[in-house]
This record gives sequence, structure tokens and C-alpha cells, in this order.
Amino acid sequence: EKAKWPKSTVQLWEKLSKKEANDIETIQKSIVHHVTTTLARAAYNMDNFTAYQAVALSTRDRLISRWNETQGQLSKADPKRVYYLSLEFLLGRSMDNALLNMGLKDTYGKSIEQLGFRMEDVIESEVDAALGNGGLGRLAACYMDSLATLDYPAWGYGLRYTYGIFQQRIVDGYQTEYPDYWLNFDNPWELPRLDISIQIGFGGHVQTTQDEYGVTRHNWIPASSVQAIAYDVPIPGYDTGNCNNIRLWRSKPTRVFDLTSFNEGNYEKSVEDATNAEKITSVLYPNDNTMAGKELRLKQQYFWTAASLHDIVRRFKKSAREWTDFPDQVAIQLNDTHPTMAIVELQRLLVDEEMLSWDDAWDIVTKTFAFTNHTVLPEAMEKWSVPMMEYLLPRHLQIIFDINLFFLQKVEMKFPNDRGLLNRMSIIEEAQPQQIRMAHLAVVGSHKVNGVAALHSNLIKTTIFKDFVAYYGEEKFVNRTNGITPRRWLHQANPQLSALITETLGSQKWLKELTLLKGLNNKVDDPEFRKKWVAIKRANKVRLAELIKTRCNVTVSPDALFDVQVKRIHEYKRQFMNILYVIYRYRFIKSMTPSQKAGVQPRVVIFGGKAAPGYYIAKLVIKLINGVAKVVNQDPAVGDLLKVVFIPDYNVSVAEVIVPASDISQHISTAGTEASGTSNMKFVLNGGLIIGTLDGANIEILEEIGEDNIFIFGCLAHDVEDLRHAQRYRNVPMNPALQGVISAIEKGTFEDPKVFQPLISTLTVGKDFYLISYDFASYIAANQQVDAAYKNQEEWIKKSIRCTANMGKFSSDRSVKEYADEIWDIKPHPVVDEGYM
Ligand code: GPW
Repeated sequence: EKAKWPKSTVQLWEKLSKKEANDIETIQKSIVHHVTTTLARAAYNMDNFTAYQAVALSTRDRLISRWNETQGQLSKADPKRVYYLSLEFLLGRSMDNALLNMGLKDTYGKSIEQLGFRMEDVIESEVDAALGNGGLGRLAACYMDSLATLDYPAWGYGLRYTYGIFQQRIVDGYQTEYPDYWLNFDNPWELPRLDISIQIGFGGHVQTTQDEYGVTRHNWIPASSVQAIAYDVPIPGYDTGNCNNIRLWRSKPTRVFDLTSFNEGNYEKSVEDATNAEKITSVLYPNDNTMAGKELRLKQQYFWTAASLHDIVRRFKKSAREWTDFPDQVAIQLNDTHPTMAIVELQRLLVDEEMLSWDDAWDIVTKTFAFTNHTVLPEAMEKWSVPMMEYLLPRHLQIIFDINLFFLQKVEMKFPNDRGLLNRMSIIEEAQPQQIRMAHLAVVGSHKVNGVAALHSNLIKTTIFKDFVAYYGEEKFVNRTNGITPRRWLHQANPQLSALITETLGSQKWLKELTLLKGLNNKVDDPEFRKKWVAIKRANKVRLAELIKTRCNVTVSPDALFDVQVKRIHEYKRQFMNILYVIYRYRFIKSMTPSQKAGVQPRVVIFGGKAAPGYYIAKLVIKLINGVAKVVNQDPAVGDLLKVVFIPDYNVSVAEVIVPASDISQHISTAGTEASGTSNMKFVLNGGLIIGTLDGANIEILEEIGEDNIFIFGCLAHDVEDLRHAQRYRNVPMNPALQGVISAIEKGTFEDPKVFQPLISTLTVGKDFYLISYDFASYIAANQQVDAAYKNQEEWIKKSIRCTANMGKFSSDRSVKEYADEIWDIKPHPVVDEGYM
């Protein structure tokens, strides 16, 4: 204990734990030190990857020192904190981001250049941390960046998967999946906390007893248990000493509990049990916007929420406070329904272990949790079968039934004798077997429920949560439009544009106050500025063209219009409609005379994205895109007028190359299906125009940048139900242009047409649920407007500048502030630089 030490010892520690300086010489020393000792390499026997490892370790030292300082000061002050529970944190690479946020990139760049390495090459050696599927996981990462930058006391909690999202390779046009064993080389961006271990139970039975006051007590006796081990990922804020934490749990076998098999003399069985324990955090489920219902996934969810809650409760208990103070110290945000078991686990801890009354406990629980919904798609709604829950978590099942009973009793009081209503609102769905509706449980257990864009937040109030709005009132249901961090998605991904903006606005303040970008509106009429602007876009397109050459072996001209659709492959996102239009365009070009061709705007159509491994139709869309690409790219009648590429293995670091290079990107989901979208924000922030439907955040982007700077088409969310009804029950003929395209596929223009029959059937037998035929005419028209607008380059550049200038609203700093002020009720807590490591 420090307090017992003689003064001289304390002084010695203080002297030796002064922070390292950040001059070139000190940094070079630290890099070489890591090369020769930590990595045990000879100084001259080095490649880019070794250089990366050494720079990463040196960067990590500085991160840890900030982490210690921040967390030490927070422990003392003990302000209210927010805990962001997310099954996914899609961080991508860390080094570039950490150096930029800490303001050390230039110094490190110079340091390693003198040592014989180029920063770009060293950065490229890092593998992505891909612990997420898509938008939901990347949103969590952007929010962590903003929370740290704004000095909010915030921790993320998640799982440390051994395998992240699979790697995608294209073989014969088909997606094939390979395991993403990202921890092959040590991960320098995590701090293993092997001392922090929490025991998590599964299965068993519930013991019911009467205590000395005659009160019924429930005691869960699990049949087996596993250990949760903490791995901490430091998240440095930009331009602040603050450094937050994401705690990821890894499952390990317990040494104390699972001795049954061993004691029965069954050694092999006990080793098998141990291996099963490790399985819990072995793999990220690769489904986006769909629910698979696998038992191991429920195990993951409980393992993670129970470990996180134990940790949170332990931290709370360090200070002598009343349980009623818990919601004044702790806010927990549920990122979708995945962590909903945390509601049940906290109620169990408070009632069974802390001996609070049910009502007192429930009051604390509902004041603590808030819930973000990210979709209205029925196939994504999480439901767990009652028998599975009973088998894995018997006490939790009892609690869920009690929560439901007390809730429905209150509903009955407010709306008597409405059996249909109780049926609809029940947490338990009366199916065979019964199902637990996690979204209902999340709503009932939270004090606030939010959607992720204005349209979406309104939609959930009129569809999936309609009855709940009638019961709780409007105030519980709020909107928090998503945002993205401008640090990664402009400053880091587009350094040249970032530099031009800083030069133009006179400082870097815009990176923390994104609405300052409005200042660029004055520059629209400055031809010199426009020249610089377009030169940067072109340089970014050259870089993307190089990536396309390497990955797809297709040569594309940076002078063509770059048209991009990168996102998870899903029917509702309508990549199918995009490639059908490409076929239309291809056939149109082929029908032209040479003089007509001279008037065609050359386009490169760029696709990227993963399909869930079990999503057959989505995988056929990838196959079709590659089939079309193969034919179009080698057709001399088309030449450079049209190229089609599918960039394999789309991920965060590939997005950082694609986003700054886009002229137009596609956000074309059927209205009402894309809750928000966040890549739309990334593209527009980088001066890329978008073509999109009136869906998700597209609507708010339109409001901010103005209708002259965006290409909108398609039906309204409000009309979708009627249009689907017509598709189903009346014989609506297919759009004739689309009919022509389908015939071309069926004639075998792109390989064996039999392959694509199931895909085509979604339009016919499947009654075109996503309304591709209905929207096709306006989609063609919008694409013609894009071509026409691009012809007028000076006007196009003006639109591009206006895009960037008016995107201030979509900073995740704004989103996070809105959560902090009205949902979490937390305040910034800036760290004081005391100069110690
Ligand atoms: F189904 N989103 C996602 F709601 O990326 F859980 N994965 C998912 O599994 C779900 C949603 C879920 C996305 C939405 O599709 C997208 O519109 C939104 O911008 C993003 O979450 C962040 O809110």
C-alpha cells in the first residue's frame, strides 16, 4: 500500500513514473526497444509487419498511460457512467486512429521514415478487428470514439470473439467463407486482465425456500459454469487526454466447478466440458438483420450480460451507497435486443442475492436501462423458445414470466377486458413452443426506447410498438438519429480533404464541431477552391482504381463516374435492383450507334459486401453481379463506357479507401426497411453524392443538403403496404424495361440461366416483396439525372462541396450528446494531465 511507504519510496516511484516525452528521439528509442526486446528481432532483419508491431507496441504504451490516468481519476471522482452493451464493436484498424487522436501521427511518421519505413506501408500491415457484421457494430465503434472525444465517462462491454466476421473470397463468382483468425499474431490493442475473472452459471435448478420472515426466496443452483476473463481495449478521444475502455469477455473453463465428470472418473468428458466452455466466445454470428435462434448464441448473450453486470455492480459497490442510488450512478444502453437478458439478470441479482423486494428492484432496473431498436424487419426480431430458456437459465425464465404477469396485470387495469391487446403485448408469444419476445421485454424493462432516424422512430411507434405507446405514452419513445465519427471517416480516411478543409476554415476545430463545415458553403463559387476539391477526389479515385486492379484484376478509368454500393447483401437493400439496372444499361449501350455511344457517360459500377453464409438468395445476387461483370468487362462493344466490379471481402479498412473515392453511391432500400443507414452519411461527408430512396437517414440528409444535391426516387414508406397488397392480390404487370432485363438473363446472357431462376422467382412467385418492379421506372429516371448532372462538371463539384458543407448534423458527437443529455443524464468528466504514466 502506497500510504505505508516511506516518503523516499513514494518519491522514487513518482520520479520514475513520469510520462515519456513525445519527441522524435524518444519515440524512435521506444520503437527500437520494442523491436529488440518485446519482439526479439535483430534491428536490421525487419519487414513492414515487424515495423507495424513495434510502432503498435510503442503507441500502446502511450494509450495505456492515458487509460491509467483517465480510469484512476474516474475511480476517485466516481461520476455517473454509461455502459454501452453491444454484441458487436466493428473497430477496424487501430493504429492510425490512435496516433491521430493522440496528435502523434506526424511525429511517428517522421520517426519511422528515418528508420527506413513508410507510414502508409506500416499502417497497411494491421489486420482489422472485425468483431461486427455491419452498421450496428460500426455504430458502436463510432459512438465509442465520440464518447471518448467528448470526455464522457463511458465503457463499452462486448465479447472477444476468437473469429470475427468471416473473410469473403469469390470463387467462380460465388461467395465462399473463410475463418477470420485475427489473433494469429498477438493483438497489441488489448490488455488482458487475467486477474479479472467472473464465474457464469448455466442450467441446473431453482431452490425455493422460506426465509425467517416467511418470505419466499429463490436460489438458482447452476449445473455448470464457465469463467469470463476481461480484455480491455483502450479508446482514446481526439484532442483530449481522455481514454475510455471497451471491456471484451473471453470464456474459459472453470477449474473449481465442473468436477462432476472428473470425479466420476470420466477424464475425457471433463476435458470435453472444458473445450465447450471456450466455444462460447469462439465465433461472431455472421447474420445481419436476421435471427438464427441458435442455442450457442443465447449462451453468448447471457455469458456477456451476466459478466458485464457483475462487473458494473462490483464497481458500484466500491462506494458505500444505497441501492436506490444505482440509477444515479449507472446508465446502461442496450444496443438492440441482444443484451436484453441484462434486464433479467439485474432483477435476479437484486431480488435473489441482494434481497430487495421485487418492486424496489424493478424500479431500479427500469431506471437503469434504455433500449435502442435498429430494425422493423420481422425476421430480425429476437425470440427465444421457452424450453431452451428453461434448460439454460431456469431462474431467469421464472423472472421473465413474473415480469410479464405484473406487466400484463397493469395493462389489464388500464385497458380492461381486451384479450387481443394482452395477447399482442405479452412478452410470451403463444406459439408451439412458446416464444419469448425479446423486444417486448426490452421495452418493458427500459425507461426510454429509441429508433435510429426520424422516420424509423416514427415507424416503430406505429407498427411494432404501437400498443406500448398507447400504454406508456409518447414520452418513452424517442428518436436519436445515428451519426458517424468525422475523425475516422474524414480526417483519417481522406487526409487530403481534411487538410484542405482545415486550411480553408483556418483551424481544425471543425473536427470536434462538425457544423463548422457550413463555412465551406462560401467557397462554392471560388473556382480555385473547386479545382483543389476535384483534384482530391480524383486522387482518391486513382487510389481506389489501384485497389480494384489488385483485388479484381480489372482496369478502370478514374475519369469515369464511380458509382458505389457497398453494404451487407440483403434483399431489402436491393443490390439486385442495382445489377438489374446495370444490365439494362449494358443492353442499351449495345443497341446504340457509334455516334450515340459518344454521348454516354462512362461509369464504373462498384459493389462490395458480405452475404450471411446461409442466405441463399443474397448469395445468388453476388453470383449475378460477378456473372454480369465477366460479360460486360470483356465486351469490346462497351469498352470503358461500362465496367462492373465486385470488390471481395468488404470491411472497414476497405471502406476507408472506397468512401472518399465515390462520385455517387446507392442507398436504395425499399422505403421503410432501412432503419437509418450510416454509410450514406460517410459518402456525403466526403463530397460524394447519393442516389437514394426516402428511407432511414436519407430523408434527414436530404433536409440538410437540399434537394438539388441528392437524387431521390421510389415509393414512400407510407405507400408500401398498399403497393404490396396490390402486388399480392392483383395481377400487376412487371415494368417493361425490367421485363426486358429478366428475359436477357433467362436467355443465358450471363452464364447458365438456371442458376438465377430462384432469384428471378422473388420477383414473380415471391410477388416482388421489395417492390423492385414498382420502383424501377423512377430508378432509371434518377440514374439518367445522375448522368446529366455529371456532364456539367462545374455544377457537380458545387454539389459535392455543398454535400460536405451541410453534413454537420451527422457527427456521432451530436448523437452521443443527445443520448447523454436526455437518456443517460451523464456529464463530461475531463481528465487532468498530471504528467504520470
Ligand atoms: F437487426 N443493423 C445492423 F436491427 O447493421 F439488429 N445489423 C442488425 O442486425 C440490425 C440492424 C438489427 C443496422 C440497420 O440495418 C441500419 O439501418 C442502421 O443504420 C444500423 O443498424 C445502425 O443503427
